[in-house]
Amino acid sequence: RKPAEVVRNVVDAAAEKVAAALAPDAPGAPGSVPPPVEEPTTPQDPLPPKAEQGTPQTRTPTGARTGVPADAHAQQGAHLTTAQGARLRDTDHSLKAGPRGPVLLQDHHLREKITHFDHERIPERVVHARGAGAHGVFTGYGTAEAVTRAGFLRKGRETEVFVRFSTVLGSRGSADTVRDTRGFATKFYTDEGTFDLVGNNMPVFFIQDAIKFPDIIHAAKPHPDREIPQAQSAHDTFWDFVSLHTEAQHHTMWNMSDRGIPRSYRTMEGFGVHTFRLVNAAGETALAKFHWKPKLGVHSLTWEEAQLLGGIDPDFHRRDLYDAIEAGAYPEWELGFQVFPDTPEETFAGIDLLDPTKIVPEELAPVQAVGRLVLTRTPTNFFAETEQVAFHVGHLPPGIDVTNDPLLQGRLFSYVDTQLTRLGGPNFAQIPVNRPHAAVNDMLRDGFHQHAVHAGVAPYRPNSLDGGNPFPAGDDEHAFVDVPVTVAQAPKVRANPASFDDHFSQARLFWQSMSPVEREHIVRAYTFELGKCYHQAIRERQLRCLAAIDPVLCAEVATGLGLPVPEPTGPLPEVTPSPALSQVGREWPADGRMVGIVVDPDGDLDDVDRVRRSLLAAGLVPLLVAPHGGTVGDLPVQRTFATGRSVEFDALLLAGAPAPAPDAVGARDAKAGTPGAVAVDPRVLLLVEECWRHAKAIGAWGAGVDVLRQAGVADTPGVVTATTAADVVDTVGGLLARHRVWDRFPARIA
Ligand code: HDD
Repeated sequence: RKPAEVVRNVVDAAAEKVAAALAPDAPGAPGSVPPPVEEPTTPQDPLPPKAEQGTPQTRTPTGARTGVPADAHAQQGAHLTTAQGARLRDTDHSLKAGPRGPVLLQDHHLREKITHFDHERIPERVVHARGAGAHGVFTGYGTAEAVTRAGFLRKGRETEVFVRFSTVLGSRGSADTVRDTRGFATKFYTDEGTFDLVGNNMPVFFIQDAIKFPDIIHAAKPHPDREIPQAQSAHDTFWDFVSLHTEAQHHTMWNMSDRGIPRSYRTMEGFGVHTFRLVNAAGETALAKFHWKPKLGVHSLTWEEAQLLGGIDPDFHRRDLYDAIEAGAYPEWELGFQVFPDTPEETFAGIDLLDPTKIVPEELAPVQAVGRLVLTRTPTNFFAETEQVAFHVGHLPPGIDVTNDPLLQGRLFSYVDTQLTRLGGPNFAQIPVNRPHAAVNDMLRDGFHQHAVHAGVAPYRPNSLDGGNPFPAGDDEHAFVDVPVTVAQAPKVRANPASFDDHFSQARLFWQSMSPVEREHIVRAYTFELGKCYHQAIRERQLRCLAAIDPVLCAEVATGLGLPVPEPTGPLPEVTPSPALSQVGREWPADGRMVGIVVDPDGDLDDVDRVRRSLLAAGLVPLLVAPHGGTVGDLPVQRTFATGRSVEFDALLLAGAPAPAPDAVGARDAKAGTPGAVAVDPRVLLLVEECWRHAKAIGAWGAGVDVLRQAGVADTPGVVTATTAADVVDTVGGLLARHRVWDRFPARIA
């Protein structure tokens, strides 16, 4: 499917769904007869995959399209069978010696069913275990042709992709919204071979050399004795390591910033982190860093939202990804390159391009867009696709090569090695989601889980028996280019270049680039995390690191911890802030933003309907919140006072002042003598209070204004009241473009 055809606006999709829900014969519509929900008694065709899931992969292990029916890899036929295809009468009872007798060992169906079940789990990823994925399409702009020969970047060239987002530290069942770095791994199925861009949502890394990877991960994972805490860095071993191994300080600062708690995968930037070497058709080279820029801008949760969501909806990010795709609000990013001359020093503006703890500020080297990624399809099966997808930084197409970054070099070993355990052998490239879409003729043979039936007798070169096949490709036949860089004559050492010793200047650059509210968040994050450490000496050591970054940051955190502020460590480096690093102060499309509308079933529902339609028309997603489920008037209710919680909404509208529902606990009477006092369901007040505290736009009209008064937030920044609903909705839409009502946060730290 072409992106232009598939990128429907959320408006149409959501409007269609609403219209369908409102149709007189729709299930649940007033007066309609619900279809019986019973187990069918005769075989029926299974449900096809949902439209947005597409059909399962139908490529052979060698990449050619098969023409095999779409369900060839799924379950076939209506009858229950054994794994060998023998039909079965019963799967509910074991074979026994009489109804009360012992189970017989000869029950081959029981043994097969239980044995397979016993082996259903595979080892989770040693890092990035929790993730969610989606299929999509990448379209090249043609703007990179001068610097790389990679075919998938040609103008208008479309390439299928699979993207997996992840958290680093938590196990498979951990919560989505923890404070952590996020993985952003993209598999481009190019016709010149698969390209994996295995990046993160932060442009720097904790360590400079891959040999330290086990150290940082052992420190960051839960404590080995008690296996806590899960999925987070707020503990002693993490802070012990990063305060001793100070090259981690820059990445740690990113984690403590709002980047560590994204609002959605759709609102994250992505980074290739390392510098790669590009080579063009003429064989000329350039160095480059890869960036993903989200169409919706970069937005984060607040820390309280992230914590609440950990309990209320631990699947918040994956749900958001799937819901957006299913609603037709396809997540979108532009791929961009920062390009640098390939000089022998491998530096740019004095920054060592081989040091993965450093960025090159965008103000010095602008990010140039080279293509567009649109995610259009959710996986059909989580395990088959998202769990089994295997990325590798060494999967490179002609035109993109590696550099000597010592972190990248070690990764080149690790990504295949880990799959041998995780996916059980060397043939993981034959798993459907990992199959290249280019023809494969690799002379690799046999091994566990070999799916290919290789013809021929000569998987070796040279040979005469298979007609000399396979033949090496020439430059003009899309062969991969190993750039012939000169390797310096140098002594064999275990050492870093001197430039790698600067551990603090870019952490300071990041801090200096933040707005006051972002600084406030950073201070609170450090204070929270260090406050969770048991060892005083570790807190004090980290405070000394902060003193080397910025005295204000250090003093604020020390005050929060109740510890003395350490002495300055010496003159601080002069840095030029990079405004591009701040998330605050710009406007972005509000497409797909969620707006909760609290309705009073006895209020003016025509007005509510008009508001809902105008939000849809603006590309926003309205969710009606009512005292009970089903419908209010003709309108479908999406959330009740029991199931709706503020953290799901980007903005809140109050279309009335619904009286406490019968299941309300702790409902108070209207405050006597308070102007406009009404009795409001305490859960509605909680919605308002939380939305206000999380700096979300709030709007009300009519009796809804009384609720604002009752909550004590009327006439405060970002709280919009007007006589007509239309005026309220207009203003709230404008506020949403800025993501939050930033004025509502204290801005103490200038
Ligand atoms: Fe890694 C997984 C990103 C350094 C070793 N890494 C993994 C994933 C991402 C990254 C996004 C999840 C892929 C997926 O969704 O399946 N890793 C990074 C980035 C790094 C980085 C951006 C630094 C710039 N990684 C890194 C080092 C090593 C590894 C230095 C080892 C020396 N990473 C692995 C791994 C994983 C992995 C053990 C676990 C599961 C897997 O590979 O398939 O090989």
